[in-house]
Amino acid sequence: MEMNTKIVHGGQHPDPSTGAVATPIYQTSTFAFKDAEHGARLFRKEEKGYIYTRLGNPNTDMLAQKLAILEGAEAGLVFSSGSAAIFGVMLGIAGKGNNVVSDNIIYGGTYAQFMKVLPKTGISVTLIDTTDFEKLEQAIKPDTKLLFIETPANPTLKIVDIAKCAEIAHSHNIPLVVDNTFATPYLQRPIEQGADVVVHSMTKYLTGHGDSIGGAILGTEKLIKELKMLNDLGACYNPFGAWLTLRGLKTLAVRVERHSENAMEIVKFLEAHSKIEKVYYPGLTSHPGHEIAKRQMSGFGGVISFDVCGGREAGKAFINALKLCIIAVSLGDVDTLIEHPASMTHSSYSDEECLKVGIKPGLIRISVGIEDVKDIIADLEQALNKI
Ligand code: LCS
Repeated sequence: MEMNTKIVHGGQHPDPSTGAVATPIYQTSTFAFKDAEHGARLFRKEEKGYIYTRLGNPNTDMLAQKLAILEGAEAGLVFSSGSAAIFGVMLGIAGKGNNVVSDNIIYGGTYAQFMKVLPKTGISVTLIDTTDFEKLEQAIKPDTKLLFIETPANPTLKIVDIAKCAEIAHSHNIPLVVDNTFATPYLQRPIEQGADVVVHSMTKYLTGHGDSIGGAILGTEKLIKELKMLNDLGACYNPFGAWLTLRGLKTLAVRVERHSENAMEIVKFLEAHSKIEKVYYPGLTSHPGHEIAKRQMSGFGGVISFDVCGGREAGKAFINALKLCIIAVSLGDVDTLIEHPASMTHSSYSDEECLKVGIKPGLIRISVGIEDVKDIIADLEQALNKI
């Protein structure tokens, strides 16, 4: 099947008992056993079947299988959030006394997890610029168990070379884990480029409508089997959430196409505007990662960041003057969302850390929705006129 067909049909089939075309919601916490022996056989894994929704449910299983198909992975596991999926992959692959190497530009929540939560488990994290291959080589030590990258990265749209990172990770016998939230498997499939594991915040483009928080890990059958121990972590996705993501996924291709088209128009508008200092978008030929993005992505996505002339105060005045674009965190929704990373999504970084990694005090991030682009531009224009 080609990608658009996989997005609609992959891993899904009409309900075998009723013929229902839309997947039913298996909103149940537990499943009846035929008798005591049947229950015992399921627990001993001698027979396949559902036991308890934290351990597996038809909706979450179908979603994991569909995402594995879209990412070209052997198997998947879904979680209550993207953050839980990232924590899961860390606990699954690394442990006490181990180290993880990652980039210094990542989602602020992931950064906080790496800085505050992982050290409590005895896992240390080394953050570097993963586009500097020499530094990357030096950062990987004998106790390093995985390399984690996010590309395009939140919020500066930094592009990291997946194939090169995979090569370096493999030369040290460690896996490369890629957070593919911004690109989605529609625009970028890291496993095809050598990555071993993909993680997602399904909260974003995959669910697409801003109505559920969820996460996923996609990888080999062997890894996912090992990660099943994370059922006991308790961060399972709920059946209705999984159903919402399955429903949202059906339109992933058309939504991402529109998000990307609208974003490109907005980039052109912002680039030409006298009150905009700098635009960050991998589709721009001036973006330092443009050539790599062209190679590893089939489009540039719907998130843009930009610096407004006048810094933090001007940026604040600008977003406060918007009427259509909604001031909110998250991204990948059909609605256009706009936020100020330094005080919102990346407030876990100190002001100095923000500056060090290139998150300027006035940086604004926009997740372009699927509205008529003329209306989004008109809103941006009237707000820029007010500063
Ligand atoms: N990975 C990336 C790249 C993200 O952008 C986020 C959330 C996560 C993982 C965590 O996923 P969650 O647990 O929220 O499902 N990013 C957010 C953002 O930029 N604004 O609000 C959340």
